[in-house]
Amino acid sequence: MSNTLSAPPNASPTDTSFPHLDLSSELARHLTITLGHDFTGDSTDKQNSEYLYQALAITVRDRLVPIWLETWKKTCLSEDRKVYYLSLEFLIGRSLTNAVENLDLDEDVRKALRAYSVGMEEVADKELDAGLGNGGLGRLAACFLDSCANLQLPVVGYGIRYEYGMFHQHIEDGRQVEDPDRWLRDGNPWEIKRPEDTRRVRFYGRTENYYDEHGTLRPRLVDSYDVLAVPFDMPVPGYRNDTVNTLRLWKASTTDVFNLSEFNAGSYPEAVAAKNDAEQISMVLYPNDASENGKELRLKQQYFLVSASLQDVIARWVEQHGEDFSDFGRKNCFQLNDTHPACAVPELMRLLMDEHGLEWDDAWDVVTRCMAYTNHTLLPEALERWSVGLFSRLLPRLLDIIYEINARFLKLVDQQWPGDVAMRREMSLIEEGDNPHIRMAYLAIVGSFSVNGVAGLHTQLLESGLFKHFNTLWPRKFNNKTNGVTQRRWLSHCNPGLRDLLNETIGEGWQKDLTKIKELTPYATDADFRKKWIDVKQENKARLSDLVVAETGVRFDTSFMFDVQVKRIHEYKRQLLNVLHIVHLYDRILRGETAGMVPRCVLIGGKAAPGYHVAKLIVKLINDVAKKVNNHPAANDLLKVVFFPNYRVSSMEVICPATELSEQISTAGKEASGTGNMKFMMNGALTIGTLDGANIEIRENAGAENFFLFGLDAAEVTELKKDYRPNEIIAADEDIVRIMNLLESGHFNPDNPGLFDLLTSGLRNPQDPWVTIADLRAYIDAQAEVGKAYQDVDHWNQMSILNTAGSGWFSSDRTIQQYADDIWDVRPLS
Ligand code: 26W
Repeated sequence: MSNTLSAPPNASPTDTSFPHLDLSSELARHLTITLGHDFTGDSTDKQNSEYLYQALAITVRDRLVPIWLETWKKTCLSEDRKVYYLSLEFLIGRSLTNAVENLDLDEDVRKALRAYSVGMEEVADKELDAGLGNGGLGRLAACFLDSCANLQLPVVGYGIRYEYGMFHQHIEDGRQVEDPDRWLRDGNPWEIKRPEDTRRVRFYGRTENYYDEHGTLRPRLVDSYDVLAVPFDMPVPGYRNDTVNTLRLWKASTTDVFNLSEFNAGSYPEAVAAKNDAEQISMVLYPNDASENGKELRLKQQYFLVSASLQDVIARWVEQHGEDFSDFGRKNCFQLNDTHPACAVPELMRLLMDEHGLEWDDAWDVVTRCMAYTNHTLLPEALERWSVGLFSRLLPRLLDIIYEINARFLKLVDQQWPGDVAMRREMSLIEEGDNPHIRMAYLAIVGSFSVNGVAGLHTQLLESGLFKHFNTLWPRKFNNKTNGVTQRRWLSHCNPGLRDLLNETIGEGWQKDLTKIKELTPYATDADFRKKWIDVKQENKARLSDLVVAETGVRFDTSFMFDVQVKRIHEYKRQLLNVLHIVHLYDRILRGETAGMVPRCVLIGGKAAPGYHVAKLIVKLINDVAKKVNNHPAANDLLKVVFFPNYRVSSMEVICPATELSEQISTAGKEASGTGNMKFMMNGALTIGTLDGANIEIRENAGAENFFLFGLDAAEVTELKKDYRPNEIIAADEDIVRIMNLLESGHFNPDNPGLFDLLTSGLRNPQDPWVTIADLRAYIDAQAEVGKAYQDVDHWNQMSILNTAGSGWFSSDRTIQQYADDIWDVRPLS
């Protein structure tokens, strides 16, 4: 918003100069006047609900805006510390219902919609997801913003306004096909463009030394190619607390006036085409989850976000404090969401030195007081490294600064480990070789005062493994912040039946403070309460069943157990292990060995990175196995399998309330935390899982007796890999032999022999990094335990209630309070 901090006279948003009519009249006015829609009165007209969505969104936004302006002004004027959450991804999903619920407008909206004979759900369903993220890291950023607003913390999110978000997935002949996500097609009623805060981001060029006005020789970037960053603000409403925080998303735009003057009249089309070049930067979200690919455009995106955001914060600082930066580090904090925005370290150095005249030591003092880094993955292939060659072309001045940071850092290493050349090489920010690379995680660690992991085990593994030398050097930098999710979206909104039951049983306090959910514990043994609990779950299962049949044509019987695995498709998450179990059940059905088998509906969903061949083959296998199982008459009463297409935030809102068994079966030590696991637990699902990520804490909080544990732990996986012999394990186990036979004989792919050989040979490979076969027996046995437990309805629902009752720790409100206290040192806006 404008840097002009004083409000115009008589226009304070809190006084009565912004009167609201009743919601029905405003909705009617926006429908006919703002949108020019002539309502036909025919409730079957599909156009009507589209228009109603647009009109309702504007109506609700009107109520947000005055509070939003007020919060922004308060934040800007506050002399207390502020936080900026820098992230390449914000997986927001839908905004309408969230705003309605947080503003407590539910009743009014339903009443207003009655005049048009449509329900709120039908209208809300018209909103396209804002899918500006891949998976866990992006959704976490969205949950965090929600919690910051709930806690009234002065936190601004900074990201990119991608024209195209996460691709849409559809399935053709069992295979994933990607379609572009045109989420802005019908406009975005939730954003407000703020051209007055446009920033200039400079790429390419070269460093030149010049004499400043004091006669000092200083470096600066010259001959750069410039791109404009135009901010679009999205509101982040707090829960019924007169707070609306801001998510500021940057769109790339050409510096047309500037560039056009360089062309003569004859090159006008070329000049206009240059616009395209600049706008490419914010065109599309990279769909890689956990593998970096070193593309130049991706580095441009990262620098674009970082430079625009830092300049934005500095401009507001200078407006209030002039060119005195001595307090800047104490009053501002930048949380780096993984290394994607790690250029913030050298870029803040550059801005402070080259544009605001600070000396190195003063600038470094500021930077290391205000940068904090969160790591989200241990997978080596996901650790970002940028080639020095690319960096020197695209960001030459930043590379100078990185070299200087490294030189000074290596002196420190030499003090700690005198003469240890190997240690210098290992810890250097530059990985040497024919094609040297910058290690972005090391850059982030050196430049930050805090480095955190996202679950207890993950942080331990960072400290003792990936970053162990850094932990020796600076043990106090490292800390854990176990992830959480917002119970407003992931319980209250998505599970209205359970919300009402909780409200009538323990009161409404849990929506603001999830520790209160513990009060549910005694009701686990209350038979009347359990009856209501079961009714809610059945209703949710019916809702999911309708969605599944609409999406896939397969009918889920709501008396079956609902067994669900939804997340990105990745080898380490081991969707294959799930498939092996499905094949085992199918094999038992074929052989008539079905005694004690509990009927199940298995749902698997998730997107594969478009370039990840093995993950796409796993999607194909799931679909081919599903087809075979669902068409076998003998399986009809016992097993249904679907691949749920285009899994996204709004589908999880239907899936997690209906789930009874949550599959969290990654190879121990590989899943940093997981957050889907928490959503399922909150909604009363039981978990079958390994000792990985936050599963460990979920089990502690639910009680070990209410969790189905199986498989090797992280230390055992490491030990096993020294001498792993999957073929011997297979040969020694008849069930596994039969599973492998079905897969390898082409039973599921008769028209396409050999199609899945890559997967089966991977399972048999002693080098299999995910040691899937090692955990298979334990998994099959644990699944049998699940089946047995499901048959004892009373006990199952007791366990289910105790999972929800134990989920208080997994609110992102708790996580954010810990960031605020231990890292950010910020308090609520008063
Ligand atoms: C550069 C390519 C790339 C893109 C995304 C590398 C790495 C990522 C992310 C780190 C992937 C991610 O989303 N990680 C997930 O973060 C969640 C939130 O902390 C955790 O719950 C998940 O366990 C972790 O996989």
